[in-house]
Amino acid sequence: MFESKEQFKQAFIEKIQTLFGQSLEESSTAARYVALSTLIREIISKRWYQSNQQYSISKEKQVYYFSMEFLLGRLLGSNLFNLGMTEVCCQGLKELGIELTELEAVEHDAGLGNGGLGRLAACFLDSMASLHLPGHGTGIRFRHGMFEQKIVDGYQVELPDNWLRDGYVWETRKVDRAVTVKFGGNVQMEEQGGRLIAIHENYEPVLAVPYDVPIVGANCNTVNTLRLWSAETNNFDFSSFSKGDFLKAVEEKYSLEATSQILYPDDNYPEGKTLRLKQQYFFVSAGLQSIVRRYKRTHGGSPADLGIFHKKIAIHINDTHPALAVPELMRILMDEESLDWDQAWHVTRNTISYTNHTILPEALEKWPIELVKTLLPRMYMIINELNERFCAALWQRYPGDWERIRSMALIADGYVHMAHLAVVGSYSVNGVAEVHSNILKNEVMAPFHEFFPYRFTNKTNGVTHRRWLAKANPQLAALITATIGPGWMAHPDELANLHRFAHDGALQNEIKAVKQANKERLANYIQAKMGIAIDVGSIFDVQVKRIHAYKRQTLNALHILDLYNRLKADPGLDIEPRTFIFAGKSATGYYLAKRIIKFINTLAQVINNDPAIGGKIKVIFLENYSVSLAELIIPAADVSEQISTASKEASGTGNMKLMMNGAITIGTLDGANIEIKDEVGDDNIVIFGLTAEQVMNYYKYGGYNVLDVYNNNPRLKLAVDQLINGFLPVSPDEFDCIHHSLMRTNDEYFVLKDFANYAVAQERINNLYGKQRCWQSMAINNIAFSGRFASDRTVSEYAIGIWKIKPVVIREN
Ligand code: B1H
Repeated sequence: MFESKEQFKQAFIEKIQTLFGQSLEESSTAARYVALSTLIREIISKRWYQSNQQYSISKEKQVYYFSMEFLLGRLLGSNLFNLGMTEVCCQGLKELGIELTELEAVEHDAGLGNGGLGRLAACFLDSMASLHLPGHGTGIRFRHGMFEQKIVDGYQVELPDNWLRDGYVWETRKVDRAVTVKFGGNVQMEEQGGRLIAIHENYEPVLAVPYDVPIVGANCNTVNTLRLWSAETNNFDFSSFSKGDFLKAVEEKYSLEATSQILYPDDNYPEGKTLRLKQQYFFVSAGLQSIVRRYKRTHGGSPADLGIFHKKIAIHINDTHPALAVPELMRILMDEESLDWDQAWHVTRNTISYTNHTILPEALEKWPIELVKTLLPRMYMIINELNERFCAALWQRYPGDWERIRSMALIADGYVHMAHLAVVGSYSVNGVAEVHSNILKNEVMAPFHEFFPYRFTNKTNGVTHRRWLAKANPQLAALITATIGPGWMAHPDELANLHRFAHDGALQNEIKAVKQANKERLANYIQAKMGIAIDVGSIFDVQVKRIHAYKRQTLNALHILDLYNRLKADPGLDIEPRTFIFAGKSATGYYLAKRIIKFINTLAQVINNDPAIGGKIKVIFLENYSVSLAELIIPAADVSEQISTASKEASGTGNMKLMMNGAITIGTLDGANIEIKDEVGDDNIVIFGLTAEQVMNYYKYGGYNVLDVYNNNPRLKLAVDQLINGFLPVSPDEFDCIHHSLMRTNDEYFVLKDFANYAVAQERINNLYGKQRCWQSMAINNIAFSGRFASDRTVSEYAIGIWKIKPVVIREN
């Protein structure tokens, strides 16, 4: 650590010299970024070593968070922050004529995730380390993360993400820790010494090489590990090579390495592709092999030692994507460690816990039997045995109830049902917000809840207030500290002390000034990127998230169109000027979502260029939404759009980040919005629309009468008609699919049904914003009551309630 700015400056300059053989003056911004990061990494490495040592010596229980996705974003800023070094570096660099933020901008986002699920995993890593918890991540080192989105002529265009292009300073390749993962082939059971042994032959081996990323805790010495697995082949197929078939050798190499090449960009819509199943088994098998190996080093490797594995290791699976951990842990314990079935099952069932993140039917993973059988023959055998035993237990409890047994089986209707596997193979199942957990218990997984009543709990999501408040919005953080002291950083609950100042005029003015500065920063970005000038005095109304029918960007857009119609009809309409800001990616093959992007961009083109409305409203679609862009947009938001169809958004986490930055939510009673409302109270949030119960009731009885709603609301009718009547400057069938989804398929997501209430809610937002004193007090209350949504709270609930792990305080050495 640096005692002073001077010491830091000297070390930094030396680092540039030793790494690049250049003087400070000669060095590029990119080189300076690498030098600074390398310097920081060296500090981290010492603590990393200490942490690993002390974890081994203390023999305390460790938790491993298995996730297909870790949406880390950039690490330089958050590492500096957690090390408490931001100030010394920022000031030191300034004296050298360098802006820290410019160096930070050099880093490529690690975009190894789609959206909420992947970002949640990243927030949890930050919280585990900051709470001194021995908790680590296990995932895939995708060569290409989430694609880069360009908007061309209003359409989404996807470019490959190449985040590793310039190297990645935060990772360490650990080739000596590589393991082999076996695909395909055939498995024979043979008797050896009175035991049945599985012999796996003719398989295709893939070498899994770990790349470790340090996860730095805030204000402590803890550095945990995120281990990302990469598929590699060290050996060319020399047999074909020597026969002169060079191409075949290269082909095979690439086909094996393909496993970790690409992240599937499908939020809430898992692709049933062979390669995806391969990815899942690849990192689950590699991760478990390496955990068992470390366990044996620390705790001994006899079957008796492995029989108490679950006392020292907890494995958490982030949705069902890593659910093969259940049969794979069984395999390792039986085939490699000689435990019998019952012992292995006891250990497995007490090691694994599972979080469900979605109830969208299309997002519940299932794999065709044939695919599992051919790609993962040993996994199939074990799942099959698990299924038979589970179905037998069901038969005992519900004799003759075939329908129930079929609906709960691990294997049914030609598929392996991953959620069933995950529930049966774990000791804990949780949802991510109260309403979501209740829907799981009472609807989607009701029969499982009846059979395993104690297995189900709720753990409401959270976000790390260090990245999303302190680092993304340093001016607000400073203002909070000046008002209530610095305690909230370590104990975000203390943010509640701000509540007393909600009506303090001086604080209100300062809060407003900070928001204004953040809005100017965003406006400058928009001006530079898009050449559009926006009114920084207008309401910044933000909907930033994946584009998905259930998230209802269409509802927002239709309301904007309605507002535009009203302004055209009455240019004197007295409304607060508003800038509607959208950002988000669509899955590549999601036709409707892509047209929604085009619809928003078409609105932007029409509205932003119409002088008749006097610039009162503008529409902006910012391309390439990412963690870094979120850090720019969220601190600048006045209004947070959280308008999913009730029951559909398991939790949402953007809603939390936005309230933490003083934005007012306009939202449905869905996911964590309900708990946000409970925290801030009805006066500090604007709620509208159907409840989850109402929505589910409509589904039960075949929906609602769309035509009635459409015909009885002339404003809505006009906006819906404008999708297809030539009003918009696009080919007449451009938005047929949107129109169709509303009018022809019974409006599955209740856009029209909720429209009138949404419009009223928007008017309320407008009127509240007009009363600035009131608005600022609402903003302060939102910040004050966001403490519950810090992931430190969530992670402690997991640690105490599920994982049963204790903090291990890492001493400095
Ligand atoms: C969430 C996903 C998801 N739920 C499949 N499920 C994926 C499903 O690539 N796939 O196949 C990727 C992602 N993501 C989100 O999780 C929920 O929609 C949010 O409501 C929730 O806040 C978030 C974190 O719990």
